[in-house]
Amino acid sequence: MTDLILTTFDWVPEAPRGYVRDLRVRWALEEAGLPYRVNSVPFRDRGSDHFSHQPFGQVPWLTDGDISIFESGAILLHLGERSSKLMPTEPCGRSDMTQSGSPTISERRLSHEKAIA
Ligand SMILES: N[C@@H](CCC(=O)N[C@@H](CS)C(=O)NCC(=O)O)C(=O)O
Repeated sequence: MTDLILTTFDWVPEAPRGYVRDLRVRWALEEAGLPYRVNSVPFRDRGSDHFSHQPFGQVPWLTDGDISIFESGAILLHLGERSSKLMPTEPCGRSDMTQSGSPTISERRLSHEKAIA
């Protein structure tokens, strides 16, 4: 049984389709080979449970057992602690990972993600 549940919207308007930030989390989960499942929440009708996981009413968020974490950059760092494929244990590799993840965390994501797509 998997502990990791990634939550995203059940639907998004056409313009952001393919750019929703659950993509970066899915990518990391796949790279790491961590088992997970995807849960969806309504885009149009965001309930109090949604806001209890993501206070801005956005996606994604990840639950890992009792932990619920939002902000895609924070989720990636969390997953890095679960997999040395994502976050090497030795200092050089860790700083490389932190450095290449910084554009994502600092929200320069669309140009960065388009450039490597
Ligand atoms: N900084 C947040 C941004 C989250 C975000 O902007 N999510 C978008 C989808 S990519 C969203 O939920 N948009 C719907 C809205 O803001 O109403 C993160 O990286 O997780």
